[in-house]
Amino acid sequence: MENWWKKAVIYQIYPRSFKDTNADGIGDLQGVIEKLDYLQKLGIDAIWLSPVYQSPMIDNGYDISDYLTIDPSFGTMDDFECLVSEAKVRKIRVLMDLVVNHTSDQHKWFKEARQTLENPKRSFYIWRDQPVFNDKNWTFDPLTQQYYFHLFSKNQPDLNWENPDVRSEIHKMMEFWLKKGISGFRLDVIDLIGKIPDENITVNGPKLHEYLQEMNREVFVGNDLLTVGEAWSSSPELAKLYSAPNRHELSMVFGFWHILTSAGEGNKWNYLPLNVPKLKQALSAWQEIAPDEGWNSLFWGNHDLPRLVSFWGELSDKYREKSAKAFAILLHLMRGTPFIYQGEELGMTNFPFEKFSEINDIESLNFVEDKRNMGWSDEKIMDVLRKMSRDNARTPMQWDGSEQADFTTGQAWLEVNPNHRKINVMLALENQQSIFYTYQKLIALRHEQAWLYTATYELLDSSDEIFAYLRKTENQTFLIVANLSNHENTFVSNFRKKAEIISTESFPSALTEIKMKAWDAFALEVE
Ligand code: TEU
Ligand code: CA
Repeated sequence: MENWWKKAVIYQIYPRSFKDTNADGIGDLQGVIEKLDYLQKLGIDAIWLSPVYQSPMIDNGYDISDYLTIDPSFGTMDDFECLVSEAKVRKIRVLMDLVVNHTSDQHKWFKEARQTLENPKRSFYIWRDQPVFNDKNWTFDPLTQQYYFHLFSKNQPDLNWENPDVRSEIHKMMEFWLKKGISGFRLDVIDLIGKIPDENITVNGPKLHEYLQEMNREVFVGNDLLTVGEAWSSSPELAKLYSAPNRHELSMVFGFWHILTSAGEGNKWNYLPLNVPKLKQALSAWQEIAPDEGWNSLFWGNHDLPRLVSFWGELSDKYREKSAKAFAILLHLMRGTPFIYQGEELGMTNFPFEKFSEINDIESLNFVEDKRNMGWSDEKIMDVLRKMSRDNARTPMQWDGSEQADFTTGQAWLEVNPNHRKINVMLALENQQSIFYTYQKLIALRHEQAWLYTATYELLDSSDEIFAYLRKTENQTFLIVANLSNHENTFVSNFRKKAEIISTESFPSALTEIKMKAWDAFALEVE
């Protein structure tokens, strides 16, 4: 049987910012339920829910204090069960976000662990008498006079995966969620779980794949799940280790090579503008993964990344929508499973942050502190945050043009983008030319057209700003071309047009020399 997720499109929901139903300013599970009809209209197959577990919310739920409880700000376990069943009625599956590299320091395991050196939970975490290698990864705990290890904030102590009891607790917890009827997991920072702090190994530790194979045997087998690991450190070669069918680990990973083309010296704060030749290289390298070697995920955004149109597209009224469509067409006709981040289908943009008080994200706040200490001006810091802060992706979903964009009737936890008066779901649904309908069509294509998951991929030579590729099956060829710039570019080929698939505006008639206008993109069957 073909895996369902090879023909599926996934929609990521950041519940805190999706839809609030009880006026506390925080999106909740009832809000997700309320919007399932909207998601069904878009046509997606599954939602990935960012964490909704009990959490002190130091990192908005990526710091879990109880894996088996829904945080009251999101609702109750009844709400969760209701969500799964209401989604199922609409043929939408639910994927949970699994944060198992670390817990919150408020988790009962950690609270017990820190009590005494002999506590049975002590070795659920990583303790040393002094920091090893990186001081910033170790925090002194006065009670037992030792340091504990954390790759993220000091409120997110790393679990000790070398301890088999940790692993079996996690497997049990995963089964608990499977019994609730979910269809898979997104595994947060999964490339970190094999760490060996004493040898300064954080990513890609020697036992990483062993742990995943064990998890697969214990939890995944026979459940027909989509499992996707977040792996910033992954290359296409490493992606095969995670996702080759005969290795029995995960369905796929999120690789970030394309995103990192905008990170100067690998540092995300060091923003580099869109570089199309580099983007071609990065995405194409991942497209080379053949179906028997592994599987790929396709995405432009998530809750950690800036908004696509602000990052690489265009904000002008003239081209915002068209640039969003061009990127959508370019990505969704590639090989892999597409993921859409909430609001991407509207072309939502970054937020015009002016004051530090408008920033909530822990990563951004740490950045502010760091740079102030280094003597950066507040102005310069703000400039970088406007471009790269994770809060750009986390402002409330824009449902309509009213005061709080119909996200809440209270005060939104993070300010609604003032552009919600012109960028919102209501307007998008009324306009047949909107970005929403381009996404709707791309999702329908993914379901109808088998070549999308069977065909090979081949990058075509073209001028720098044009991204063109072929998808080929034994008897069909498809040509996808996007002009990723705001001026005219020429694309030359010797194909003949056979059938029209999708375009941002119009289709070329002759393919020998195509004058592509700003942000033109199209896909054709050719011969
Ligand atoms: O992010 C992984 C991670 O490494 C982040 O630091 C990432 O590099 C950064 O967000 C990019 O701006 C995951 C989650 O997606 C993120 O929200 C969490 O904060 C982090 O893990 C810790 O759980
Ligand atoms: Ca709420």
